[in-house]
Amino acid sequence: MSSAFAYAPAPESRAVVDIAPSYGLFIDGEFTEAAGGKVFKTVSPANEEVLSEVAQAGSEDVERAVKAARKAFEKWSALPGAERAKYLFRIARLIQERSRELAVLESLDNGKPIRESRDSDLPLVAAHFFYYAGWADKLGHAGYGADPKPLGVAGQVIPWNFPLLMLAWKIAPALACGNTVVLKPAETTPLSALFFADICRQAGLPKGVVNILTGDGSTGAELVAHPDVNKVAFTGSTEVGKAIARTVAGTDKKLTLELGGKAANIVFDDAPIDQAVEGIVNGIFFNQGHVCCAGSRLLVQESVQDELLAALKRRMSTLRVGDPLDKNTDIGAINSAEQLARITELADAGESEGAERWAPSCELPDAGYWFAPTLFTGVTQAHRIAQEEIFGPVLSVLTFRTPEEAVAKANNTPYGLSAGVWTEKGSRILWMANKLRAGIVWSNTFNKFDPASPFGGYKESGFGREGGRHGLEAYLDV
Ligand code: TAP
Repeated sequence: MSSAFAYAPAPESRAVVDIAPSYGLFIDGEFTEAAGGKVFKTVSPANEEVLSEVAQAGSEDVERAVKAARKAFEKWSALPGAERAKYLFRIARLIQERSRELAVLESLDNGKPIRESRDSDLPLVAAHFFYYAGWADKLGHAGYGADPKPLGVAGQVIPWNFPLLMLAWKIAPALACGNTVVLKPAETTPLSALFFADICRQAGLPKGVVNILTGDGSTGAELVAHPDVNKVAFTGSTEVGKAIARTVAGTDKKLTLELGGKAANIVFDDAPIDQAVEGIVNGIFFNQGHVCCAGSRLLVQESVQDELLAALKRRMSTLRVGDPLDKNTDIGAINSAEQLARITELADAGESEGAERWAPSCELPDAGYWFAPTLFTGVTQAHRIAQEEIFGPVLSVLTFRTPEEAVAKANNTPYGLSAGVWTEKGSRILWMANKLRAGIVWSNTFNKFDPASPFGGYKESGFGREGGRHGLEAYLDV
């Protein structure tokens, strides 16, 4: 199938990153093969090209990495905060210097549009390191006592939707507080974490302070269960989060979980429609909808439903799906065949349960994993597409008449991560923010992130906060 939006490699951009044919694990400051010699391939989801072969860490490697982190902890935690800050500032600057290379790498391995990795992911990654570098010598003023202590070795497991940004959310506060780290990136997106390991070396970070173990879920499970890990930080699915909570239960490990979401983006009849449409599109189609806080349910006030949906469909018809390295692309590739199958299954369930499916005409590339931006109307609260996290470019539309009904519907899922409110009335925004059971409430905007803002959920979206002063608490003995 060919179309104006078909995948066509952009060799110029691709050339800015030099991907080696194989990578080892990063343990104690060195790249090393896995003890068992196992490897796996990482592919570009846009064309299924094998990008590299990466080591699969087993239990012996987890042991080595935790040992290295434990050894490094002694000196790292004893450094004055201002000294740790110097390393973090250096890392932040190196990320900025290498941001073009890292953005292309991230788009290749993940499938996200280069415009997003270049303008959102990478600036935020650097901003997180700058922000937490600033805290490293001010921990005594963070509200956790005059001399708060780090926890020790942090075992961190991250997903594939924002590989480098999730790494930054985990590693920057951990190091600022004086902890050392063993981090496992997701199996489908290991490369940017390995490039980050190289940046740690470039920054002269002491050996063992950051260790990267590539591997699958079994590596993550071994890491979080390791008895010498003091802190577990996980971002990913609610199902795996629950399994990790069971593993950690009964130990003295400190745990934070950042899990799924099913956010409501709530549009009142006094909202500026064009602005709301942009917010809805950004809310659900940013990063192909692979966003835990995605505005995957649109709640629209009945009186403006027709006008809003007509404008939304017109806007969706302009979205370009295709080559992640093309600067004009709005929606890139779905991260993996498994994720595409999940999205397809849930969208099909939406149809079979009676909702009406609509997508703009849009030809998709032959190779790779793709899903057209999709809208469901006539959705009821009981439908699976109104309850389950789809984690793809699929929007479920429900309606409401009163603010009370909007709140009741917004809160009616197992999740509680984020929500959006679109209205001209300031008093209504405040009223809604109080009533919504969501860790983050945006008003007249969506998907806005800042390292100074705490991020985290209620209910099955997890617990603990990342970002801001609150994010320090997860890495301190308070
Ligand atoms: P998960 O399976 O939860 O994977 C997240 C991370 O945990 C990955 O690094 C994964 O490794 C690792 N992992 C898997 N099983 C583990 C275990 N038993 N113990 C410790 N670590 C383990 O998520 P996924 O498969 O990538 O996506 C599944 C669904 O999760 C998605 O459809 C979406 O709904 C949700 N999700 C949510 C988020 C956020 S930010 N809330 C992010 C990603 C996915 P491997 O990648 O190697 O399996």
